[in-house]
Amino acid sequence: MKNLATSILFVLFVTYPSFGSVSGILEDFFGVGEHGGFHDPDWIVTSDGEFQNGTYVIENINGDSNIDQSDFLERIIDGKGSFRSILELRALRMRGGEHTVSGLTFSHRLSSPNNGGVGIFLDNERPDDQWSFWDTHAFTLPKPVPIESPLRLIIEFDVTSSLYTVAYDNDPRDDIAPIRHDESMYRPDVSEFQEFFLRVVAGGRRASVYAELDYLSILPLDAAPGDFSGDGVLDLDDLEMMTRATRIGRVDSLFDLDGDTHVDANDIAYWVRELGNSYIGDANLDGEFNSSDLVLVFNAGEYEDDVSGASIWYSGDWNGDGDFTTADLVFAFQDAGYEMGPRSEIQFVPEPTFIHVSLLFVVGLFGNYRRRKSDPSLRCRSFGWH
Ligand SMILES: [Ca+2]
Ligand SMILES: [Ca+2]
Ligand SMILES: [Ca+2]
Ligand SMILES: [Ca+2]
Repeated sequence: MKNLATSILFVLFVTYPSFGSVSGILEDFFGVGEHGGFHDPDWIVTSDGEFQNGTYVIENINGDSNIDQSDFLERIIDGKGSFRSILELRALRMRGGEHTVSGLTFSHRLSSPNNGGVGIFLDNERPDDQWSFWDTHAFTLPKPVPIESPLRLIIEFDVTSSLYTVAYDNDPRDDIAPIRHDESMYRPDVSEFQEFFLRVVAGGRRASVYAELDYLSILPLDAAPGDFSGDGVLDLDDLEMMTRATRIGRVDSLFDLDGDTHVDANDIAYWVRELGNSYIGDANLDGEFNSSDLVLVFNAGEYEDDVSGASIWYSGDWNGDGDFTTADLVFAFQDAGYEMGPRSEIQFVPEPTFIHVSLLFVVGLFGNYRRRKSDPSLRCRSFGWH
């Protein structure tokens, strides 16, 4: 569960039968999540990594020890379904020890506790400017891939056919297709208990490894549009993933709800209006945009604050840039839902003057809530930030 405040206002807009889609997650590694910097409460971190400049930095350096130095990042994944995992990282560097290699394993265990899974192993066994890129399940021959930054690793699994693919994208910013291994079949039984697993290892004496994790998504491919968590309901968890995805920008195309190839504030608007049947500004997702929502977001104390990137839907970041600013109020009032009750067929487009006057009114009325930010106990109680 999220924090207490979120769970109290947990509102279900749409429910439908769920047949055990995998539980989706999105970590942006900005270090502002309420669980030690992570957004997700369920990470198992065996690592002394730390958040730096919007990434999670993992580094291992071996001295004269022959024992491999490993860092792990793991999470139990509930459910059983088709999914796509994407890990994007920067500045990966590996130096192998004497007679050993260093490497990075990005995998999804499908049959825990037997640890059977599909995934990618990258190592530095090749000379010069290339990694070896392995399919960890099929044991096919490694492909040589260029060392690039940023790079993206992809696992896609279809539960119906048990076919999966793994891919290495040596520059996700361009339109060139990733380098793939041939589609393979996962033959063991797939269980409901699954696990995401990332391991970074400095192999042996004088080895080292360094990586900056940019973001990670694991998303169900058989859930309804907008149900990124895969739990069969559309709620704040999904919308907050949508806003975080907007801030990252270059993410899984499942977040591109309006299909224009970009992930931006228009996709947030699509989620809220078309899927959630509500208005921009409905911070508590009860289907209406009214003064309760404004009290909620101004009470969070993040309006025009000097902490960059820490705001979420619930605390006023409605356009997905990470902060609660006037731009969010403009975005909401342009949607014309304030005090209009539940969304209906009849809409009106507000004049710019109306928006301007409304903003002056709102900031005048609620701006004093900013002072509460100076009370750290309130801030922690409301949102659990650290
Ligand atoms: Ca959901
Ligand atoms: Ca879009
Ligand atoms: Ca509301
Ligand atoms: Ca914003």
